Amino acid sequence: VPGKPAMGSSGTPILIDWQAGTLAGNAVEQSSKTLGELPGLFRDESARQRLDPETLVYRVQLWQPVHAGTEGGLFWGTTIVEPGKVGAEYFMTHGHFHHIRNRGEYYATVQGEGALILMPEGGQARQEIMSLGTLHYIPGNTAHRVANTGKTQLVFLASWPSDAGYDYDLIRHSGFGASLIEVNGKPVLVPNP
Ligand code: S6P
Ligand code: ZN
Repeated sequence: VPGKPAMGSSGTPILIDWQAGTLAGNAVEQSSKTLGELPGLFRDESARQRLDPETLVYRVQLWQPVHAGTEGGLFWGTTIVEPGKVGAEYFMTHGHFHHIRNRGEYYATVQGEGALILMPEGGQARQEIMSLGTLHYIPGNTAHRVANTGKTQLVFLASWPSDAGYDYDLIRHSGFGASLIEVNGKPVLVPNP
């Protein structure tokens, strides 16, 4: 029996472009975040307010082959973070804990340069350097965020449990306790006051 390509729920194949990291197929969902949609996340809020709120910070392509909340399923996504800075702080994703705290995740870098910022619950933030081919295991109970420290787009693939969910509130209110800042041309994780 000849093999069939993977199918999305709508019956069309889901394809990944390994060069670009992007996904194609009818079942792929897209979302994006602009600077205007990320208030209070960057260390220098007034610098953010001086920039065009329409500026794109990142986009996500998402394949959810099962309903969100399904136990035992897996999701797949591609995130594209634009190059840029708010003051000295690199463009980054919002960052989150999973709603079901103990759920882990994989990230894999396919383009660009960046940093994965990890903060265990009740612990201190640390960074893992991201560049072509780096593979990152995000343990459960750990907030995660990605910053683009390069001059080109940063693209990474992710896979995580379909019941993980998102908790953005804790990060919106308390952040990661540290910010990834450019100091003498190099990314440094600086503790927040
Ligand atoms: C989901 C996974 C990623 C992020 C994406 C955007 O568990 O970690 O798909 O959703 O990178 O980041 P954020 O923090 O806005 O969800
Ligand atoms: Zn996640």
